[in-house]
Amino acid sequence: MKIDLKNKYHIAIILIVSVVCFMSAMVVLSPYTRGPQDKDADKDTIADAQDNCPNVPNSDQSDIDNDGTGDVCDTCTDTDGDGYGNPGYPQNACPEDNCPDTVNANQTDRDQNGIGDACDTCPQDTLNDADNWDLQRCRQLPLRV
Ligand SMILES: [Ca+2]
Ligand SMILES: [Ca+2]
Ligand SMILES: [Ca+2]
Ligand SMILES: [Ca+2]
Repeated sequence: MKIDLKNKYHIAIILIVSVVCFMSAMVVLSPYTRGPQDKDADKDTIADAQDNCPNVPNSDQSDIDNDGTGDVCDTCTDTDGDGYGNPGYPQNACPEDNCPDTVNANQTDRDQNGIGDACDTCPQDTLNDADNWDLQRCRQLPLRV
């Protein structure tokens, strides 16, 4: 097939226009053509696929209870795993743990001082170490569960 000069000129123009159109389309469509692994909905520099809170900025990815959900979006940060949440995590929707570092699913607190028997140094004395007599009593009375 013989291509004369005029046809070469047309072909060159068509190629240039095609390349310009393709490049323009890439620029315009690039946010939509990226793979899901590149999306970062909360713009915290952690791609959604790896983000433990895809909709809440948390570039530190802190997950103190290691359940795979970041602290800032975890509805129950519970380090001892007894179903009760650690105090100080405002996202918690679960009841607060009266012994955050001790497994105590019963949450028993006989002296009603907010410290569960499982971690209360004197579970039958509301004041704990406020006076020596109570401490004496703590030592004398074995913990009954
Ligand atoms: Ca995030
Ligand atoms: Ca967590
Ligand atoms: Ca506990
Ligand atoms: Ca107590």
